[in-house]
Amino acid sequence: MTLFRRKSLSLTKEKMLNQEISPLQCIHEWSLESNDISFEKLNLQWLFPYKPDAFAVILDNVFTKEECDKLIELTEQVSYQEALVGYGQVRVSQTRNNWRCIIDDPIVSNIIFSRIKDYIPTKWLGKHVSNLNERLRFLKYNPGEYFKPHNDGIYIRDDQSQLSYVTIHLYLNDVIEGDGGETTFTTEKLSYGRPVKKSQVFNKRLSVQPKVGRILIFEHHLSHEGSTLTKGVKYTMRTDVMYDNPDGKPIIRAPRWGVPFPKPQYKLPEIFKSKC
Ligand SMILES: O=C(O)CCC(=O)C(=O)O
Repeated sequence: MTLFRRKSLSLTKEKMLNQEISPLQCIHEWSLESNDISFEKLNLQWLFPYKPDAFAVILDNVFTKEECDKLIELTEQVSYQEALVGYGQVRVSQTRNNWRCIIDDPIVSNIIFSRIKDYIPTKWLGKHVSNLNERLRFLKYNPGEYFKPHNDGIYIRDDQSQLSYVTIHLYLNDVIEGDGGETTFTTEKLSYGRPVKKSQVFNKRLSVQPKVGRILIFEHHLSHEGSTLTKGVKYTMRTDVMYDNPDGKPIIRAPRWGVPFPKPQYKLPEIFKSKC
C-alpha cells in the first residue's frame, strides 16, 4: 500500500483567522486518523440476488462538520460547473442535472484513504489495493436536481498500472429525511432519464441518507442513483479505490450489470469478519 506523507506547513491560528491560509492548505494539515468511526455493512442480497456478496458499507463520523464545511468552502471558491456524462463528457440533463467541481489532489485523497483503509477490501479480483483516486468529484444538488440510475465506470490509469473497482462517497452536509437527495441502490433498469417500461416500475430500492462526515463505500457494479433533492442543498464528493495492476497486463473490464461472477470478487476486510 502506498502512503503519502503530509507536507509540514507551519500554520498559526491567527493566520487562519486572517484568511492568509487557503482552505486547501488548511485541509492538507488534517489528521490521517479518525477515531470515532462506526460502521454498518449493508445487506443487498434481496436487491441484487444474483450478487450475494455485493459489497456496500456505511461509515459514520469519518470527518467532522467543521472539516466538511472547509471542503465545501474550497469547492465554492473553485466553483461548480454543470455535471457532464459519459466518455464524451456532454451535458445530458435527463441523466443528471446537478453540479460538479473536480479537484485533483493526492494529499486530500490520501487523508481520506488513511482514515478508511481498514474498511476497504484489500484485494479485488486478485489485485491489491493501493490508494484512492486523486480525482475528487464534488457534487452539488439544488431542489429538483438528480443523477438517474447508473453503474459507476472503472477508472483506468493511462499506463494501465492501476484500475478502480470500488466507489467512495463522502457526504459533506446533512439532508433532512423526506427532502430526497439520498444515494439509492435500485433495481430500476439503467433508464438514464428515458421512460421506464411498465415491467420495470416496481423496482426495489434501498436509500442511504446523506449525513455530514458519512462515507458510503460500494462496488462500482451496483446500480444506484442520486435521488431527486426536493428541498435545501446537498454536497457530496465521489472518488474511487484504486487497485494495482502490477505488470501492466491488459485490463479486463468486469462483467456488465446483472452478470453473476463465478466466485467472490474481493477479500473482506478483517474488521467485518467478527461482526458479520
Ligand atoms: O449523489 C449521489 O448520491 C450519487 C452520485 C452518483 O451516483 C455518482 O456520482 O456516481
